[in-house]
Amino acid sequence: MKKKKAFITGIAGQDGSYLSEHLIDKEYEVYGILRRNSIVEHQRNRIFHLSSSVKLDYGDMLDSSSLERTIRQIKPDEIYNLAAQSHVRISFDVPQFTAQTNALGVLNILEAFRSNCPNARFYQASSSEMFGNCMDEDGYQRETTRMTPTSPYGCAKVFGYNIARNYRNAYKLFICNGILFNHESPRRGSNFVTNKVVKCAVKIKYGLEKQLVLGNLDAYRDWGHAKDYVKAMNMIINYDKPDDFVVATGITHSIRELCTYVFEKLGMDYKDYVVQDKRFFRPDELKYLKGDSSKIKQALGWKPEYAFETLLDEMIQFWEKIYSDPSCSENRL
Ligand code: G4F
Repeated sequence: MKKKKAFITGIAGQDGSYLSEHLIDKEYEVYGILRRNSIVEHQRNRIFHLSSSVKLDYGDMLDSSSLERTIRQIKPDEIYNLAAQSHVRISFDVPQFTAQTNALGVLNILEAFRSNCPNARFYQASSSEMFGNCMDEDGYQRETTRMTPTSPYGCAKVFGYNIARNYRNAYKLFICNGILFNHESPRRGSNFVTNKVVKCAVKIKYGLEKQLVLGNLDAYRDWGHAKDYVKAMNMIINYDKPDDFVVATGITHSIRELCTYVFEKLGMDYKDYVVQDKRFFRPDELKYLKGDSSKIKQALGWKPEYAFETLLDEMIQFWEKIYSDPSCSENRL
């Protein structure tokens, strides 16, 4: 049987790497684009172990010609648009770059898809950051919750979400949105709060760091494991009809609770080490996220396998292995 071809933007990121592994296991041919980085190893350290299985080209969400050319050559069956400037606080520092990549970039790839392989299926990585501080009366965000984003990142993602829906309706294309709540793993960038906390707490335990500097400890997030969430992406794109789905655990914790769990697990009290600095606060903060993923559970049978605790335990184990062995290089990340 002919193998399905998947094309992934953002293939070198946390989600792109787990999605590639998942699709290779399912016998897909996997293609992706990489942005040029002056340190070549940084371009693909998360997918280095997949070097013989994924086919990579240079490309960029802002370079329509590269998207057009690559999609025309590959003629994929499934396109996963995961590329983004994904850091919410940094989107306040580089709002135009964020808007160009996360909003206009979506339009660029939708056009390349529409002109070159309109019978393919398209997945747009939408985000719970789009909801901002809106929630339903029961305290959950779901597919029908109003979107009032609180960051340039969130505003750009709302454009991406809407243009994806617009192209689906206007041109009758198979385009779906996964509205993913926060999802983490040992492969998460260590300037996102989960990995920042875990990595620094482990370093403190081994005497390699003295304190952990954070921003707001009282925001709440619904954290899942990226491995569970990439499975949801593949289920969403293979559903009978193009649709939009929230992907979340339905359980929320504050940053303070995250710190409490991680430091306790390592035999410490976070209050002895965590300090706050306004550098890590945001000009506007999304205070509370808790997702209702009933729709994807009912329609597709998706459910998360990892709990908050098992996710953090895996991340702690990952960093412990590195910092308990001084000869181990963290460049393996
Ligand atoms: O880990 P974070 O940076 O993730 P954030 O902003 O929720 O965004 C992530 O999830 C979104 C889904 O909702 C994605 F769309 C997005 O791409 C990204 O993956 O911050 C989580 C919370 C925030 O409330 C932040 O204010 O942690 C708080 N926080 C407190 N101190 C900190 C810090 N966040 C970071 N990154 N660094 C800190 O020192």
